[in-house]
Amino acid sequence: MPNDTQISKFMSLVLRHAPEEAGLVLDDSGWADFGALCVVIRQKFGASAADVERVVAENPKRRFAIDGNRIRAVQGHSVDVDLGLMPSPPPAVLYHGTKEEFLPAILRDGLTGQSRLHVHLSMDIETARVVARRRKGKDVILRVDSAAMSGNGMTFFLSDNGVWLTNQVPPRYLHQISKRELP
Ligand code: HQG
Repeated sequence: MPNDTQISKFMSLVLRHAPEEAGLVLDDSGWADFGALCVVIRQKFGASAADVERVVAENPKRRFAIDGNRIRAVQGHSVDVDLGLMPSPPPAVLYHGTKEEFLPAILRDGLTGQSRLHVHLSMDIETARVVARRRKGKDVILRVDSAAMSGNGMTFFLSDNGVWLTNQVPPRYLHQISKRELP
């Protein structure tokens, strides 16, 4: 029985960061050939196309989309793709979970995409905490004044799986949430 998490992680790798690892090519919008991906997944994990479809359908973060004979990751890319997302007015406040070790650089340079195309922002503190906890170290939750950013002409996009994306967040729009402010 193939392990869905392993398959999903491999799909994130090849559909967001390194399609060449599976001999795949992404088009300008990030789409890859579904059949070609399934061939590689069958070789690597012994999983069928139906398994891949299940991984997509049951993925807890809805990371992937299938459209006819093509498949893509809905966000999180480091390779240069244009997902065709329309700019959307963000909620007044968004959150970003990170680690204390990154804080000096973030407060100096702002949030930047690092290896990814966008900065990823969460709609609530709890989601930001989950993002922060992916790494070792002390969690830091930042509040992002998205209303002010939007008012100053900065653009936001809502990915198909509910993650808010923007190009960067300058330091003046960031506020560290103290422990006693946390729910
Ligand atoms: C930090 C997962 C130094 C930033 C999650 C973060 C999310 C800076 C790290 C999604 C910085 C980048 C994205 C600066 C930002 N100096 N460090 N100027 N600006 N950073 O993984 O937001 O499971 O690329 O705080 O749930 O942690 O993949 O971004 O700690 O939604 O679907 O640099 O990945 O979703 O790390 O996570 P990441 P992220 P998936």
